[in-house]
Amino acid sequence: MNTKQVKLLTLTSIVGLFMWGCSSNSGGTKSASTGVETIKGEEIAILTDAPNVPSPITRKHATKVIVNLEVIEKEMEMMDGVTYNFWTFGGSVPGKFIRVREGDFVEFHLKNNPSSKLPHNIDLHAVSGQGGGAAATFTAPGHETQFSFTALNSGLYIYHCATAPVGMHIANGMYGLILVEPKEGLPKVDKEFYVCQGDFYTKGNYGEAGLQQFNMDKALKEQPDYVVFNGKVGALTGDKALKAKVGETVRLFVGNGGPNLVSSFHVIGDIFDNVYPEGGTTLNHNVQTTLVPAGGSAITEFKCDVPATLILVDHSIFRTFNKGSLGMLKVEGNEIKSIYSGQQDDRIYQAEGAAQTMPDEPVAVAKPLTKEEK
Ligand SMILES: [Cu+2]
Repeated sequence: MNTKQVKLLTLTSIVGLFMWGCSSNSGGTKSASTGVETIKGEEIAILTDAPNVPSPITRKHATKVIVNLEVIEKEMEMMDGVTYNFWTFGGSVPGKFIRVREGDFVEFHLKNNPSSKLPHNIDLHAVSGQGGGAAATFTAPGHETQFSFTALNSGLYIYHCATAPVGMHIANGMYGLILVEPKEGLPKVDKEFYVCQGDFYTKGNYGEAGLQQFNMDKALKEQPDYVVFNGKVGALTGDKALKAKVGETVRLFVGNGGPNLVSSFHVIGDIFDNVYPEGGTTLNHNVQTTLVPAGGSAITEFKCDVPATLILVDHSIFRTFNKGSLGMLKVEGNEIKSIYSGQQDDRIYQAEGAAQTMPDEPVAVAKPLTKEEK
């Protein structure tokens, strides 16, 4: 390459960078280098608390989405009679569900409530950039920070606080899900729910009443007292159980904030027709249990074939029956006996070859020998 060619290449690069800069500043004119879509219009994201999910996105173009998320530190119930000082994204655990479309230009505002004792930030796994946004959002109590990103990759992503000590911030409930819907959208289903697992470490053991403090020693040993869905033992049981009707298709957006445990997510009484493992694009079928990594996700879909109370569990089963990771989905409707009969009989079972008959006469019982007999 001669000097003239080098100069031309340099000039081309500078012009190219300038052009790219112009397109970025103009809010997303399509760039050949990044494939970013043209941004049309602007909207404020509607965020929801678990188990609710914002409505599917129907627009066919990328837009500017403004997300307002507030960190609130507050005492809430871990289970009935047990409270904990949770640190939250939006006032509940898990944090608000955020739904955007692939190609959207997201203007993110992180606010830290003035009543907070500590600074916080956010690392969204959907972000390509330093710390997933954490480097741009270190926010003191009573402050608001802002950064922007383009949702380049579709998928279901965890977001979490990344302020030191990171493990402690996550262990106090600072995580949630952001869905970047693919441009073509997700297939239509009847019901969508938001379920997010987390493990908690307290001074007192499981069920010990009163306000519980965080226990760093148990966290380091990865020995949680509580493993729960949606921030509380019983968040999805009783009158808070999820509901669906026979014949409906259900999609669960499943997240795992951790901070430590991997979830073996399973629904007792049904089979996942579809799973997007790890919240990605691959589609798997006919799955019984799907792994949800700490700091990861999965999307599961299934048809509710018959009436039943389906049980959502982490199939590392002591967590379910002894630490809280149990939820319910009540499916109501008419029975379909050809799919599931229910109990048809209950009779006495006698194993073959071991048939016993009741003796007609009393069985002689061996007695100790007398002195004479000896
Ligand atoms: Cu934090």
